[in-house]
Amino acid sequence: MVSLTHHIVEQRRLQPASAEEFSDIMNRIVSGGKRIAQELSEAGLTDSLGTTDERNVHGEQVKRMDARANQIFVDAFQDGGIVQIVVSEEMDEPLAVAHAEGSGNYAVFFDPLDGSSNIDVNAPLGSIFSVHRLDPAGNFLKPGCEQVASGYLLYGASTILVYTCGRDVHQFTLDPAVGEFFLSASNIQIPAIGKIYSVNEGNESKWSKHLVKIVDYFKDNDEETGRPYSSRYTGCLVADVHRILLKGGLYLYPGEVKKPEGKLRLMYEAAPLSFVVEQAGGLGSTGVERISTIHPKTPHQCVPLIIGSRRDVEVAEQFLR
Ligand code: AHM
Ligand code: MG
Repeated sequence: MVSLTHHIVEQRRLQPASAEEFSDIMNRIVSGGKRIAQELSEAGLTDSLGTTDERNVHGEQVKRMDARANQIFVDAFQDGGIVQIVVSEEMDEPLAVAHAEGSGNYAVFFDPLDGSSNIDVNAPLGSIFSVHRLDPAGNFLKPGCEQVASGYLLYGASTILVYTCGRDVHQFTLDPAVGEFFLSASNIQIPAIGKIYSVNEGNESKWSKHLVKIVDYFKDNDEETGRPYSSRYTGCLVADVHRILLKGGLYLYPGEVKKPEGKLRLMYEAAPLSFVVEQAGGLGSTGVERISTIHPKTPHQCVPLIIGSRRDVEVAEQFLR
């Protein structure tokens, strides 16, 4: 059994230039993830369910566990070290965590608890992370293709961590008895074409006619191309994209006619998941451009997202050209 700790050390060998830095950041993310997994497992017993009185920068009601998960990740980076800036879905402004101004070369972006509507009903949840190296001017808003590492934790029947540092994609499963993640799938490759589509179809009346046609296409009957696809949607992006990563198909959170930018956030949802899926051979797209080449303008900007098997995403894109 290969532990994540051992694997991170191995990655140092592959990326000697940033060896120490890479393992320091990953270890902090892993310890935060373990803590969140533990607290989620007993949230019903510790008065941790339900909502706070706060709304986040996107106008969404903040759940107690959203706030707690955010605090856990902030604490993991609070002593500065090599990370200068932490950006989170649950914080309006980027947080400077470095002790001395200008120290720290990295920015870490988080969605601390993805799929918040699942918290109170014991359905799957996730945490998403993205690591960027600051450029010489201290700019931390960089396109997804420049991520140093990205990945997610999925708190489901078991807790898993999936990550890439720009080469392969690996999955680790938490052994709660030992408190350590162990390698459970290495060099994951997404099927080039799948059998599942994942979208909130309750929003159909808000979509453009092109979008309706995309979803209709995957529901149509056609033996040659393996349609109709099955529909799966958990309300947790991490869980739905993880299924697509392993089984193939596509996940869509499209823009709406009155909200063309959609709901999902570029820096801590769309870009890190696209980085993972693309290292596994898939695609992440807005429908008209690659997620990984978008130059971000603000930390919290939203983008439409179509992500998954290469062929399936390309078919969807054809409807939007
Ligand atoms: P969150 O990070 O606040 O939970 O929002 C993101 C979530 C995704 O996990 C999920 O795919 C999507 O929003 C669900 O939204 P909807 O309820 O509109 O389908
Ligand atoms: Mg989210």
